[in-house]
Amino acid sequence: MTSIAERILKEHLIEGTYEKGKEIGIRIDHTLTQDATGTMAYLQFEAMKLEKVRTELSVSVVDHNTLQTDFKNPDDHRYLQSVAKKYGIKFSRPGNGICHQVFLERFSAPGKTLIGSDSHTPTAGGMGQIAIGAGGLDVAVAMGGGPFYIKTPKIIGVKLLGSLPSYVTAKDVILEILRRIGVKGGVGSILEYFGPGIKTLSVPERATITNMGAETGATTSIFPSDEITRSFLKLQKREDLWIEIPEGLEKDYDEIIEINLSSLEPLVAKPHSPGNVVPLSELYGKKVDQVAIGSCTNSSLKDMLIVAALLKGRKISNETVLGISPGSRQVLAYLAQSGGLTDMISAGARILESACGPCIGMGFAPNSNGVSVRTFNRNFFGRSGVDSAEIYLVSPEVAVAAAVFGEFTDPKNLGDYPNITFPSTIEIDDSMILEPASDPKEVEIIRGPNIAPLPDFSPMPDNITNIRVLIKVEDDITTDHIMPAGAEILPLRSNLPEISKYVFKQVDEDFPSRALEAKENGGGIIIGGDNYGQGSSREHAALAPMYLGIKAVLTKSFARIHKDNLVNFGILPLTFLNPRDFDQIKPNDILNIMGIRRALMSNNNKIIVHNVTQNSDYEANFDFLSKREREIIIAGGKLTHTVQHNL
Ligand code: MIC
Ligand code: SF4
Repeated sequence: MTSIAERILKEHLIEGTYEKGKEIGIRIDHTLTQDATGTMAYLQFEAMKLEKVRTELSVSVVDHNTLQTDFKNPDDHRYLQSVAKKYGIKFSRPGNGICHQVFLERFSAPGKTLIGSDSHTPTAGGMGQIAIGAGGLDVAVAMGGGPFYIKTPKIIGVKLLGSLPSYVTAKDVILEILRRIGVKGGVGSILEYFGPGIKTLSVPERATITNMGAETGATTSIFPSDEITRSFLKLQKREDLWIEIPEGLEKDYDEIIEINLSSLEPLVAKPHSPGNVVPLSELYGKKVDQVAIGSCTNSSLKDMLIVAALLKGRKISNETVLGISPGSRQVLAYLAQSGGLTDMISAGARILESACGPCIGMGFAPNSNGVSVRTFNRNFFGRSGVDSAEIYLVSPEVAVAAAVFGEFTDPKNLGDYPNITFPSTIEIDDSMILEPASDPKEVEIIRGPNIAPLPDFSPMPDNITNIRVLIKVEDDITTDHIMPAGAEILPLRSNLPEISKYVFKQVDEDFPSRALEAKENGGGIIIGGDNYGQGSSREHAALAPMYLGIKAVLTKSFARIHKDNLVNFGILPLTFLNPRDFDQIKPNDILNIMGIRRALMSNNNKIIVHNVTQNSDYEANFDFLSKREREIIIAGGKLTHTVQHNL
C-alpha cells in the first residue's frame, strides 16, 4: 500500500517520474473556475483556439463578484455564461453558491483529479479527490487537455485519534494544525488524514479541514473515501460516483502529525494571519462588534443547521451585528424549508447572499477599529475592506456565542450542544447549473467593455539592465498585499490596465506610478522575504506587476501558486542564495542581471545579480526551476509557450 495521494497521483501520471521533489505532469479530470479568476482563464483558453474543453468535467461558478455596483460584474457574468455554453463547461449561475461548496455538493468525486483557479480548491479533498489550487492559465491549459505540473510532494500523514468534545469542531482541527506548523509548514507537501478519528467526521467537516489546509501552504489535503463519503454522495443523489479509497498506513508517510481530537479546545486565529492561533480562552471578555458566518470554510448545511439551532429562541447582542451567508442555494433552500432560516432571522441575523461576500471584502465591512469575528479562512491585513479592523477566525459555534453575548466567550454558555437532525434526503435542484450548448458554433461570446484584451508577452532577453528596486517587503507578504481585492478593485479583474493601478495599494500607494516610470528606463524588480505571495491563486498578482514592467522578483522564498504564476507570465522568480544579502539591498538601487537566457538554457541554477548602485554582487538561484519552467520563461510566458508547443 501507499498513501492515497501517491496512489491517485500515480494513476494520473503522464510525465516524469514519481520521485520526491521532481516535477511530474498529471492528467486532470475536473476543472473549476470562479468569476474573479475565471474571466482571465477563459480569455487565455480562447487564445488557445480549441473547439471545446477536453476534460471529463469543467465547471464555471460565479460567486466572488456579485455586488454589481455597475455594469462590470454583470458584463463579466454574461461573458462567462457565453464562454461556458460555447466550450462545453457547466455554468453555476450567480446566487447558486460558493464555488467550493457547490463543487463539493454537486460535482466532486473520489479518486479524481481537480485543479481550480482558486486556492481553496482543496475543499474537494474532503471527498477523497486530489484537488489543487492553481493560476487561471494552468487551469486553461488543463481545460485544453494539457497536463498539470507539480513537484512530487512530500506526504504528511495527519493521524486523528479520539473524537471531538462538545463545542469543539473541524475548524479547531485545522486551526490546531496551523498552530503547530504555521502558514508555511505545508509548503511542498500534501496533508493526508488517517486514523480512527476520521470516522467521526462527516464530509463537510472533512472539507472544512482540507479547505483551510491551503493556509499552511500545502499543495493540497485529502481524506480517504469511505462509508461516510458514500452517504454524503447518496444524499446528493450521486452515489454511483462512489469508490472506496482506503486510508494509508503510518509507514506510507514521510512525516506524521498526531492529533487527539478528544484533547482539542476551541481556537482562534488572531489578526492578521491564519497562523496566529491561540486558545479562545485567552480572549474571553473581549468585545466583539461584528460577526460573519459563512465562506467556503464554514457554510455547509451542517454548519448552518448548528448555527440555526444555537440561535433559536435567542437574540443577538445590541452591540454586535451578525451576517450569515449560507454556502449554496441548496443549503439556503433546506434552511428555509426546515425553519432554520426563521430562527436565524428572528435572532437578528442579516442573511447575506450565498456567495463569498465579506470574505473577500465584498460588502458587510466592519466598522473602524472594529473587532470582527468570522468563520472564514483568511484574516489578512485589509482584506475585510477596513485596514483598522481586527479580524478573528473561529468556528461557527464560537461565532454564534460572540454574536449573542457581544464578546468572546465559551460557547458552552449557549447551553448543551444542540442535537440536530440531519436530513436523510434533500431536494436536488440543479436548475441554476446551466448545461453547455450541443452545437458550439451557434453560440456567440458576449464581451462587455470591462473585458480588456490580454497584453502582449515578450520573450525573456539575455540581459536585463538598469532595473530599479521598486519595493522591499518583509516575510509572508500575501497576494492580498500585492493585488488587493474588495468592492472597489475586484470588479477590475478582467481589465489589466485598470487593475494594475492598485498593485501594493495598502503597502505603498505610489508603487504603480513609480513602476510605470521605471518601465520607461529598463523596468523594475520586487524584493521580498520568506513565503512571498502566500494566499490566493489570483494570477493578477503576477500579471499586473508584469504589466507595470516588473522583470524579476527576488525573495528569500516563494509560495507555490504565486511562483507558478510568475513563471506563467514570464517574470523571473529568484531566491537569495545567501539570505543575508536581503539586508544589503535597498529600495531604488539599480540592478543588472546578465546572461539569463544562457543560464536558464544551460540548466544552471545560479545567477549573479549585480547591484550597480552599491557596486556589489549577490548570488541568486532560480528556485530550482524545471526545464519546462525555464522554457516558459524564455518564451515570455506559458501562453506563448503553450501555443508554440500545441499543448
Ligand atoms: C481568496 O480567498 O483569496 C480568493 C479571492 O478566493 C482567491 C481567488 C481570487 O483572488 O480570485 C483564492 O483563494 O485563490
Ligand atoms: Fe470565496 Fe472566501 Fe472561499 Fe476565497 S476563501 S473562495 S473569497 S469564500
